[in-house]
Amino acid sequence: MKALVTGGAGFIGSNFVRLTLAERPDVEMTVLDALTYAGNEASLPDDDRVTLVKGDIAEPELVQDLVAEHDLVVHFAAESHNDNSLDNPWPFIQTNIIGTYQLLEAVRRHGKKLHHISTDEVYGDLELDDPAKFTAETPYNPSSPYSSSKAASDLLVRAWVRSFKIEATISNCSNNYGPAQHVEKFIPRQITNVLDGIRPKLYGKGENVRDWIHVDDHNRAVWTIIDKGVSGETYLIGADGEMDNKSVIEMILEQMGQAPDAYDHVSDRPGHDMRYAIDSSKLREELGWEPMYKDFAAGLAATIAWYRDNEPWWRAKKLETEMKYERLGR
Ligand code: NAD
Ligand code: TDX
Repeated sequence: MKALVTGGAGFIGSNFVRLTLAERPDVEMTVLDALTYAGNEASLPDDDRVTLVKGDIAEPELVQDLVAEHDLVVHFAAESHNDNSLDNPWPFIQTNIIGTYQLLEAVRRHGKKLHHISTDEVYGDLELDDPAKFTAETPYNPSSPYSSSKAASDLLVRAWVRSFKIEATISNCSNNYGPAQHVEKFIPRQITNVLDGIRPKLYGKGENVRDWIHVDDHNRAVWTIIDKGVSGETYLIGADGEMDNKSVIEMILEQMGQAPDAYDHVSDRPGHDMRYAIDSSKLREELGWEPMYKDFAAGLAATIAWYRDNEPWWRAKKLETEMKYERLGR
């Protein structure tokens, strides 16, 4: 099988490529990635079964040609960081909405199968004391330019399935952690801050809750949906990993041998979503997926070790990232 993996040089996409090489000997992959600030060629393994094409998913001729040559499109490419979307929304509209549109048109024309990767943020947020979790029936209510552009892309996929009968599935996953995540994101930012002797930065009071899942659990769920999912269906992916940001920072500090209060409070993110929580029972019961990483502390320790061992991978991005946060006052 030949798979076109968009955004395969990013965090989740590059872990998907590595997992697929290890577990799916029948799959050859072409990575289509624009290598934006978030993409890193060094995240991709050197392997005969992986070819990198540097290019933009919003470029129609390129996308038409590539989709025609593949059996399956696994669509990870996106602008992915909320803080950036609050600073400059335009790349989010261009890549997440127009880029997904171009892929859908190519999939429609060439009759190929698509799996669209999305986020739980399309559902908005939950109160801290609300017993509810997100399901595929939760109404869309996105808060930021990032999450609203992802919501728009999901709705385009649903419309192309219904009106043009393309074969496509959608997954909405919670916050991922693991190796090779950009240092702008919460967990890698704090780990590399501690390695650099900088105090971790907590937005606001740090009461916000995220539902953490290891990136390999996300990617195994993606393969489960590609193999067994029903076209037109949406599957929520989550591993019951709810934790507030303050507790995550304290755990990072403790595991890295620092005092648990050795962090700074910085100004809050505008419109900051309070809590995300996933009910993944549909994926578990209908398709038989289960997470393998059930111990967040152990997964976090392995992630800290990865950043300790791979400084050349993140060093070049660290300075520019912290300069950006300084400008944003966070
Ligand atoms: P990332 O920012 O690490 O990677 C995105 C990749 O897409 C980069 O390699 C970048 O170069 C590439 N890209 C950006 N614009 C492009 C364009 N126009 N054409 C081609 N390539 C382009 O993001 P990530 O965290 O790996 O997220 C991947 C996907 O998973 C996104 O769709 C995101 O919405 C979704 N998601 C992420 C999380 C999370 O916790 N990180 C959770 C749920 C869903
Ligand atoms: O320095 C920080 N301090 C801090 O307190 C940073 C960078 C973040 N935070 C907080 C904000 C969030 O409550 O930590 C939490 C996680 O922040 P991010 O890593 O920016 O993730 P989030 O905004 O929750 O979105 C992530 O999960 C869903 C991904 O970036 C999205 O791509 C995905 O869709």
